[in-house]
Amino acid sequence: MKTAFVTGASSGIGRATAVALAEDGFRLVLAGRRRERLEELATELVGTPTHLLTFDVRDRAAVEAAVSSLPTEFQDVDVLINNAGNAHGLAPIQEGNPQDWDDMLDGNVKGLLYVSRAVLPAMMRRNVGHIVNIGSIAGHEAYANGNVYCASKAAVASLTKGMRLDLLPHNIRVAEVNPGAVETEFSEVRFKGDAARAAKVYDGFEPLKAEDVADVIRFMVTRPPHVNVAEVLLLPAAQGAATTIRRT
Ligand code: NDP
Ligand code: 8X3
Repeated sequence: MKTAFVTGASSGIGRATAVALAEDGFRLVLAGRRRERLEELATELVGTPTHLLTFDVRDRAAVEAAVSSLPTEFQDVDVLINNAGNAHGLAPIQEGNPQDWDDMLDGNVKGLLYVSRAVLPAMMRRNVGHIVNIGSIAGHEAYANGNVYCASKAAVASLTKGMRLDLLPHNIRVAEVNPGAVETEFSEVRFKGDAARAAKVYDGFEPLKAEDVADVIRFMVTRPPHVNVAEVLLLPAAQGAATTIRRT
C-alpha cells in the first residue's frame, strides 16, 4: 500500500484529493489546522488507514515536529500533495494589507517549502517519490488586485521547476496542477468570511468542483513510474483566462 501526504486536507481540493486517493487504495496522512474537519474526513474514509497531523504550514518548527512524529507505517511517503494555501484579500498593491501579504507568502510559498523539506528525506532514502504542487492560473498570469497572491503562485511555478531538476537524480517526480476557478472555501477565505461576495465570484457560470481537480491529481499520481505529467492547466469550460469568464 502506498502512502500519500495531503496538506490542506480539511477542505476543498485537498479534501477531495484525499477521498480520491483513498478510493485508489492509498494510506493517507491528512494535514490541516482544523482538527475536527480532519477527524470527520477520517471517519468518512472507512477502510483507509489515516494519520492526522494538525499544524500551520507557516510554522517551520511545527511542520518539522509533525512530520517527525509520523508513526512508522506512515513514514515512507510515496506521494506528497502540496495543496495547503489560500488567497487573503483582493486589493491594489498601494492599499494592500501587509498581514495578508505575510499570510500568502508564508503559507503558499514558505509553507510548501517547509513541508517538502521535512518529507523529502524519507523519499530520498528510498529513492522514490512524487510531489504535486498546487499552483494556479494566477501563477501564470497576473490579474488586477491579485498582485501578491499571483506572485505567491508564480513562486510555486518556479519552485516546481527547480525542485524537478534538483530531485531528478533521486527519482522523485515533481509536478504542478494549475486550476482556474474552483468553487471551494477559497473565496470565502479571500473575502474574510463575506459569503455573498464569495458567491458572486462563481455567478453565471459553472466553475470547477474540487472533485474535478482531484480527478486530475489522481490521474497524475497513478501513472507508471516512467511518466511524469509535469504541468496541467485545468479550467472551467467557461474560463478563457484568469479574469475572462463567459457568464450568462
Ligand atoms: P480551501 O480554502 O477550501 O482549502 C484550503 C486548505 O488549505 C484548507 O484545508 C486549509 O486548512 C489549508 N490551509 C490554508 N492555510 C493553511 C495554513 N497556514 N496551514 C495549514 N493549512 C492551511 O481552498 P482550495 O481547496 O480552493 O485551495 C487549495 C489550494 O488550491 C490552495 O493552494 C489554492 O491557492 C489553490 N487554488 C485554488 C483555486 C480555487 O479557485 N479555489 C484555483 C487555483 C488554485 P485549515 O484551514 O484547516 O488549516
Ligand atoms: C485561484 C484562482 O484566479 O481566483 O488560484 O486566482 S484565481
